[in-house]
Amino acid sequence: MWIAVTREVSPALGDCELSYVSREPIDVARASAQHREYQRALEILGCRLLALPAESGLPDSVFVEDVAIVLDEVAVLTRPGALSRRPEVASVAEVLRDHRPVLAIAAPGTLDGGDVLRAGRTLYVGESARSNAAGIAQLRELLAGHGYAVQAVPTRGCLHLKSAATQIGDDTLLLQPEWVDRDRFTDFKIIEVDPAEPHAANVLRIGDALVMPASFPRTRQRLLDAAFQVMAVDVSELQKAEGAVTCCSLVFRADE
Ligand code: CIR
Repeated sequence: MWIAVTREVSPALGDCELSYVSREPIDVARASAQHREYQRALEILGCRLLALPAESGLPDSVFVEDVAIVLDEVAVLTRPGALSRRPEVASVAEVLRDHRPVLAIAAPGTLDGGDVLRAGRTLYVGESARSNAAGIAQLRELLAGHGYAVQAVPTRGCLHLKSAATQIGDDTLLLQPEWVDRDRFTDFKIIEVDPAEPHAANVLRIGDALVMPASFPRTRQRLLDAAFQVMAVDVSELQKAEGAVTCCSLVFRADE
């Protein structure tokens, strides 16, 4: 039903880019074990995994979400805002070409997939340190012919728009109000993260289920109270690399 592209954890993960979290030692073996559990969760929820081998020279390459946006009709390769991450694109592009026509963001545009929140036919795109106005304008042009609207959304104090808000139901978002304004999303019901868990807004929705980090029990309880089905995964080592759950996969509908 779904395909999930993932990439094994790089042995160089400890040299990852960091913007809003302070560097701590990362146990790569533990990160890999957690990543395997994450992959298992995706399989349990009905995804067929396409797991790329680890890239020893690319510390952040486990975070495949940032290098492409995959829609039902087309895939768009990004041009990541961090220079160190640009070589991650080519190998993911190769996999995607088997499944979708592939378009691409070009210089001077920059765009990280973590900034792209798709809700129906609208793509909300974070204006962040990683995604610039040229990248967002290119995405708008590339997708206009496919019937998608692209709406820029200012973010503050976080890496990506999807650090601040993710879709958890057809009409519902989980949101961190300190990092993005709620009134950017007037068409949605909003559930806010628990204030004690500022990083909890990044949740991966697969069908009717939500995958979220185990480290946010209060926000998880809010979701359970609102009758969402939640699967918690321990991604503590990946969180030290400023990643969470959406960033470790590209999930899209399999061709019939
Ligand atoms: C980076 O700074 O690019 C990585 N260390 C973390 C990327 C996480 N990506 C995401 O949440 N989409």
